Order: sequence, then C-alpha cells, then structure tokens
Amino acid sequence: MSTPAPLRVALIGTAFMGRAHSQAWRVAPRMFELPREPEMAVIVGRDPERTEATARQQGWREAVTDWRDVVERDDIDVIDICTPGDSHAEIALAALAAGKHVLCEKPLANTVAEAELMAAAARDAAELGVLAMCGFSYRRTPAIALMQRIVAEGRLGEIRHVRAQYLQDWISDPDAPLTWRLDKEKAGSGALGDIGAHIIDTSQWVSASVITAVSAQLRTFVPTRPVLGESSGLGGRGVEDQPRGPVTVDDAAAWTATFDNGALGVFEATRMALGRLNANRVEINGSTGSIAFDFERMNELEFYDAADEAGLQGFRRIQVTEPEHPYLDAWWPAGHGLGYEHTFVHEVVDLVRGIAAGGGTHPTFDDAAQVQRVLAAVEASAGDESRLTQVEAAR
Ligand code: SOE
Repeated sequence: MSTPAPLRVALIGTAFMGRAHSQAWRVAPRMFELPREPEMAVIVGRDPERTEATARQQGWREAVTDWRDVVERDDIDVIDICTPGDSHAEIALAALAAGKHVLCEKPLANTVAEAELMAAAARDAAELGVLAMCGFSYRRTPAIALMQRIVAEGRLGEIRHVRAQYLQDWISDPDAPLTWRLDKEKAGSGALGDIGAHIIDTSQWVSASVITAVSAQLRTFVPTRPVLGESSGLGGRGVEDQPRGPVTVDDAAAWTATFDNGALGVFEATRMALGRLNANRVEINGSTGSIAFDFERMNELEFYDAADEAGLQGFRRIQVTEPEHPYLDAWWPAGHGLGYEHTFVHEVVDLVRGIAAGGGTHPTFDDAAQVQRVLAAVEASAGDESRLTQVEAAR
C-alpha cells in the first residue's frame, strides 16, 4: 500500500495566531492519527529576522517575507492565513485560485463584500476538491463541541434564549497602546469583529440557527491612545509624553438578536470588562433544558435537564475530560484537562481529515460570511441613532 502524500503547509503570520497555529501543526500529527502527515514547509512574515527566528523556534523548514512567493508554489498544498483582516481576502482568493486548501483566521474578512467573494471562491474550489475553512477555533473546545452535540440531540427542546458574552479587559487602561486591532482599516471593527464574531459563530452553530435581525449599540470609551511605534519601547519617555492617535473601532458592543428558529438572543462583546480576561460565555435555554459554558472554566459544561426527578433538579457540572467527549480520546486521563492551544490542534486535525475525505469540514466560508453579515448588521444598527428609543425625561 502506498503511503499518502504529505500535506505541505505554508503559514502566513508570525504573531499570536501564527504561533498558535504553528504549535497546532506541530502537535496534531503527534497526538492524533491523521490520514496525511502535515509538513511544516514555509512560514511567511514581513520582518525577515523575526520570521527566521519564528521558523527556528516553531519548526518551519523555510522562512520567506512575501506571501505572493508561496501562494502558487507547486510544493505547497495548504495556505494558513494568520494575518490581520485587511489581507485575508486577497491572500485567500489567490490561494484558492491556485488550487490550495485554505485555513483563514477569523473574522473571515473586513467587509461583507469581501466575505461573499471569498465564500463564492470557496464554493467553486470545493467542486475541485479544494477545501476552505475559517478559524473559529472555539468550535473545537471539547465542551463547546459537546454543547453542540447535546443541543443537536434535541435535549433542550425548543430553543428560547441564546445569551452570549465575550468579555476581556486588555485595553481598560486608557494608556494601553494603539495596536492594529484598534485600527478599522486593518481590523474591520473592534471588540465586535475580534471577539463578538466568536460568540455569533458559536451560538449560530450550537443552535443550528442563524441570526436574522439585530438591535445594537457600540461604544468607544477611549478615543485616543499612545502610538508606541514598532518597537513598543518608550525610549526613556513616559507614556504621557507619547503622541496619541485615534482609536477607530469599538471598545464594546451590545446587541439583541432574532434567530430564525424564533429564539431571542442577547449578546455582549467588550475589551473593557476589568477582571474578565477571556470570559467567552454562552448559555442556551430551551423548553426542556439549559446549557451553559464559560471559557474561563473551559473543561466544564453546565447542563440542566427538566426531566430530572423533582427535588433533585439543578445544573449538573460535567467535566468534559472523558474519552467519550469530543477529541478527548487522544489526550490525557479523565480530569487532567486541556487548554486554549488544544482548540487549534483540533482545528488542524479536522482540516486534515476533511482534506483527505474531500469535504465535510466546518466552519465553511459560507458559515463565516453569515457571521460577517451579522457583524455588518450590528454596525448598521448601532450607527443609526433613530433606532434608539429615548426614555421620556422626568417631568
Ligand atoms: C484577542 O482579543 C483575541 O486573541 C482574539 O483575537 C482571539 O480570537 C481570541 O481567541 C482571544 O482573544
């Protein structure tokens, strides 16, 4: 029997997501049985020294500085895009046109128009057996995957409420520097697209339903921030002497939503919730049960079953670490727990299996374009003050 051809990967981006994905490509074939062996062929980054260093540290064979030099190479099968949102569409469209499988970080793009072009290109590519997947990595948190399974089994009955929050606090300090994530041109939007996109994706996936309408508000609490430059050193000056530049995205977003299954959604995404570091929470209430998750306790899922005996009812805490739980049979004995990085490992496992099977992976670019349409609707709603009903002043 011939050995299946390796899957040669080029990853674009050396920052947080570049490192998270590097770790995933390295670990996935060590812990899971994969139908094709990923080969960490090339890493791409604009800064040659940093890219060389990342290649050495993370285990990439080659380091190059321009993605255009790799996207059509015959010795590359997969393009993994870990750059800011403003370059996703250009890279993904070029890669799909060259017949490469694509994994693209979230949110899929910076606009609905780009996202829809990407989704159309992905549909065409799928006809030729080329796969495109968007990196909504939290789908691969075992507890969220279990949540999806429990809801799909109908254990919650008719879904009534979807309550989702993604709370961080990393820019609560008004002197936290102006990064690309606070620049609309680069990032598309702020907390909304960065972390709100995750809870939109999770809640639509878990509830097997899409959001059809929203009513929203956005806030930018700190309108200017210190510009620290590439090195981010202050060069002996205090932050108060640094020039400040405009924040052009939201710090926080809140909205209500209508789902096409009739459920009522309440959403909140913020980078200003002091003390909440990565509180990615989803709770769903149905006619026969409820389910709740918080990423700050990522190995647990709470489940309430209205069929439980009277007097013994209550939320049960499931430790999602058993071999019966999604992805867990490849890992540690029950109770030992997984971390954030495992979600990316699972993403790579599912992608490689999908490529070998010729399809079936999710989230597709179509799923991700639907998230993009919700993001756009939230911005449109928040931008239209006439949609806010004023409370009558006291007389
Ligand atoms: C930053 O807010 C961030 O890193 C997001 O960009 C990620 O998608 C999320 O997983 C954690 O927070």
